[in-house]
Amino acid sequence: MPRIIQAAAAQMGPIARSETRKDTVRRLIAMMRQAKERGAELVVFTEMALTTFFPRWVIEDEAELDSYYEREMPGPETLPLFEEAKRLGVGFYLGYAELVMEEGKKRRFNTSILVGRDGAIIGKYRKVHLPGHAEPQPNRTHQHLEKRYFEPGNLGFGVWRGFGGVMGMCICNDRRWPETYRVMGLQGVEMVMLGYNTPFDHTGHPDIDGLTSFHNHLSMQAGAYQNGTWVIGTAKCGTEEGSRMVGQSVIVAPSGEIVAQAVSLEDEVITARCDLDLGTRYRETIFNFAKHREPEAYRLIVERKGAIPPPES
Ligand code: CDT
Repeated sequence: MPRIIQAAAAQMGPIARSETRKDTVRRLIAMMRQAKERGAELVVFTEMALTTFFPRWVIEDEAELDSYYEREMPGPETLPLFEEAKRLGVGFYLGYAELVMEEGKKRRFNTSILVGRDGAIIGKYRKVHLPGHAEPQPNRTHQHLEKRYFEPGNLGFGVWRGFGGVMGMCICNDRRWPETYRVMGLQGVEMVMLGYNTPFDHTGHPDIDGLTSFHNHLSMQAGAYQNGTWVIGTAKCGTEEGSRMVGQSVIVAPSGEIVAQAVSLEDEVITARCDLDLGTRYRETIFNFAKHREPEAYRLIVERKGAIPPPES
């Protein structure tokens, strides 16, 4: 019996600072309906899909800052998305800024959830790799203050059973780190879902930034192949509040091949028929972790940390 997930990536064009949650949720629902019409049972939305990418600004006013975060999920403004998902029988991944009271204090995370076809939350992930700075940097047209507005995620890289497979989540910058995929790979992940907001000037070095699109795909294709997993990467793209962001959302097969790619810098749905057993083939052969990895060798390397000989004088 083949294990197929009909999946969609719902790329999102710019969200203006003035756009309301109601408006963004309406856009998400429209894309969910499109995905359903094309046979999808799972839709991957982007990172912070409900608001503009606010870490580009210094926001001093706490009430204003808080207005970008969700205190409950679903809340009154996001409930229609959950209801529509249930009505259509379509699950989804959704990224958003999360504000919670934990350990007696206000805590902020860059979060994603996986919601099942019945509209119930299956799992939650909080972004581990927070790029950028805590303090504004001089000479930058746009800041990237994720370290100011979020704490590193405290839930690890979990995996969940859903949609007939083993599902994993990460968020944006996480996709560039091999350990993100490998930690999930070691738990048998079969599909990694992620959203991203990647400005073209993200490092501030024109030589690196000129390769933004290449590095975007390189990371996800390598993660997919090296772990025998599907990867669905969904962008927020276009020029948002003056910041140009990369699009090129993709669905990547466990072979590392891109099987669907967005071509616009707007709201756009792409779909693919994802055969989970294609990943099994890689994980039973070239990437059979139990057979071919040598954890002892890794342990020795870790233990030797700091043992790099000093440069020869
Ligand atoms: N949102 C996010 O994580 N973006 C980063 C680029 C910003 S680095 C200052 C990314 O890795 O795409």
